Amino acid sequence: MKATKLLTTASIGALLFGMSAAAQSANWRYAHEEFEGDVQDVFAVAFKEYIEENSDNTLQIYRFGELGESDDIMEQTQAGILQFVNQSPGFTGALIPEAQIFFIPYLLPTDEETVLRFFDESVAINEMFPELYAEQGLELLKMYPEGEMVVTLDEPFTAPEDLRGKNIRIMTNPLLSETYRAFGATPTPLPWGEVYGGLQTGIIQGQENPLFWIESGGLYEVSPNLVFTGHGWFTTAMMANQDFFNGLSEEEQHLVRDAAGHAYSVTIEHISGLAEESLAKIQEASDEVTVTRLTEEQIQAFRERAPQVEERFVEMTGERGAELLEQFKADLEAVTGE
Ligand code: 6CS
Repeated sequence: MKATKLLTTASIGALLFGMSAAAQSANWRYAHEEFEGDVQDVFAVAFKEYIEENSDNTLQIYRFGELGESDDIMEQTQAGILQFVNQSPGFTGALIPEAQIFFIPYLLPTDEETVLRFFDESVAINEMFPELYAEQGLELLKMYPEGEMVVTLDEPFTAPEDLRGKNIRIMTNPLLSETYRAFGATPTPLPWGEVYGGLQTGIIQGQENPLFWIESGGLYEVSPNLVFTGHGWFTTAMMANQDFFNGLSEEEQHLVRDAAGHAYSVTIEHISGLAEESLAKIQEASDEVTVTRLTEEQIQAFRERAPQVEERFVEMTGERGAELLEQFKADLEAVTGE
């Protein structure tokens, strides 16, 4: 009798302990826009490892297509179905117009080291953007660059005139349309899932993306002429549902911020040299690929069209956008010394 009672007490104790442990640990869900091993996945995996090594929580990663397109995973995060999401301003621009700042051409320099310092130190990135995301119920944890944008087309080009009549796929934000219109092309906003097929069937004649993605998504197979225009970087952002984040204990909020900081460092290390490696893989895989690096003079013809896009940005975003732009430029000056 005594033994039974002891056992019962012990098992109830174990059960209660298990229950309380279970109540304290959670399985969080995190979706991003890319495939296994791509830049956003490197970030997500490093984030997951940090969370799981430093807490009892677990994290489930969902990659491109598992829960839908980029807009779907953002909706799921705002609805609280997902706790974390990585969505790029190329898509968020429709929700947070100021995020379109990354599509003003020739605002960011091409030099990787300067760009990385900018993301680390920028007040616009690290202080102003979190407030804009918060208005949409999102806790912005990190913004980071993935790689310099390279345009791919059905034929090489060196001047805006060459883009006349070309349907260039862009991510779905209105300012990018302005950019490609200014460049002389016909902008065609499409979600990612339609890009490869669109190029293959000739509905679109080109698109822009960083080299790792052109390689990993096999875009060079259907759009083999790569042109370095130097007009911008692919930037992305990782965030949490804000109600979820605010409901965490202070300790867990620290854990999440530290995990994002750790994932950022791992990702920045990953992207260094990635563009060159990806280009080598592309050239190894295809004889059809051409690479055109525009000269300073050729770039000038595109750069001259940037001010009209900047004006449109300010028209679209008003005073707040203008303030953000001013800070963005001041932050850039601080890292370039110009
Ligand atoms: O072009 C796109 O839509 C995709 N490009 C990259 C580099 N990441 C995800 C995004 O959906």
